[in-house]
Amino acid sequence: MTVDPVSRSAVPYQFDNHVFPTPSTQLETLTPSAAANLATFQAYLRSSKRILALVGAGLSASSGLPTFRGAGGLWRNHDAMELATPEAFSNDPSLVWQFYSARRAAALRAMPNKAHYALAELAKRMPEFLTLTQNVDGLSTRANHLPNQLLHLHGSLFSLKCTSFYCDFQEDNHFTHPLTPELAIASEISAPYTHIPQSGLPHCPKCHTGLLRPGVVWFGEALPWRVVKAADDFISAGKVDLILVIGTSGTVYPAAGYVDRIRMQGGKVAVFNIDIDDSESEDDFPEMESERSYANRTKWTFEGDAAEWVPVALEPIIGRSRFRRGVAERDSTLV
Ligand code: BJW
Repeated sequence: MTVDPVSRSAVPYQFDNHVFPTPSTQLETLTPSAAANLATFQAYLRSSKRILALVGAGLSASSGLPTFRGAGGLWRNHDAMELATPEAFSNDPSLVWQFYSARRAAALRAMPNKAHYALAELAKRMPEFLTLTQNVDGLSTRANHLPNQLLHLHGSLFSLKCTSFYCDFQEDNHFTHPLTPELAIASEISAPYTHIPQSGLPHCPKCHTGLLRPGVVWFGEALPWRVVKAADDFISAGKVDLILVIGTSGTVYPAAGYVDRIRMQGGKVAVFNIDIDDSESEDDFPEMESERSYANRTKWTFEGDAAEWVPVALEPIIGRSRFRRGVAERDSTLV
């Protein structure tokens, strides 16, 4: 249940038969400048024909999954980034498997949030909308995002691959947890570490010798070529009017490069992040800008939880009634 920002009465926050318990507070008090920012973005959104979303770990933060960098980017005193490498796996497969086992368990327990559902709804309503996700948690799929409009750039926690050079075993959608009885100790992100011998780690059911590894893309590894080609095909099929950059630090390539590619095509950018760098805000944005002047803008920033902002920002296309009440009524006075 959440509190209706206008009537202050308790109303359910519901979408696709999911009731969201997260209270919506940040949108209750839109300043005139923030309201104009939203209105000009929505006007441009309405006129956009082809839209891309580049999403990262911040999209799933309010579903309770930790991000990689900044607060929460550590796992048992290990930098999450140092575990996401082939070298780390080769040096200590027990450590890396426990990291991934805990994350598989956390992702299975987590629920998609309002932003996952909002993007899934946008895909249903706009055939020329494509989501490029860097996330491996499967939450967009579980929000029923159309699979032909969703590309997983960095693989999936629920894919498994054989590490043997001579074996091509790969399995997708493997949701069993734990993968071995020994990995049951790694079911919580905070569980203490105990060394597991190789015999207790997942082995290939095809060649029976190779160690399995998670089907994710580590540093120094190539992204799946079919996925990169599908993203390239979408971008080269026509001008992308708008790229939504949601909950990503934009520091990992080639994913981060899509933003510049769209800008170079003349497309505009909307950033949804809990922490907007000053350099990212549009500083030539007058306090009470008219909606009609959106044509002058090339970038919008929405600072706050993506799970709150994304459904609101996309309302002109996905509708408003199922996402929120009250704020929507107030917005209607802006347009
Ligand atoms: C919220 C929020 C809330 C929080 N609401 N927001 C060009 C220049 C320099 C280097 C390179 C380059 N090209 C390639 C490289 C090398 C390297 C790279 O990019 N290095 C950089 C670090 C400099 N790239 C690679 O190695 C890639 N491979 C490659 O290029 O191969 C070439 C090749 C070709 C042919 C043959 C062989 C090789 C592979 C990159 C793979 C990245 N993999 C990981 C791990 C995946 C598995 C796993 O999950 O463990 O992917 S690393 C990690 O970073 C993960 C993420 O998908 C990725 C991006 O992170 P993300 O999602 O942005 O998370 P955070 O934590 O960084 O940010 C969260 C954001 O959310 C923050 O901004 C918060 O403020 C925000 N936030 N709460 C809204 N509630």
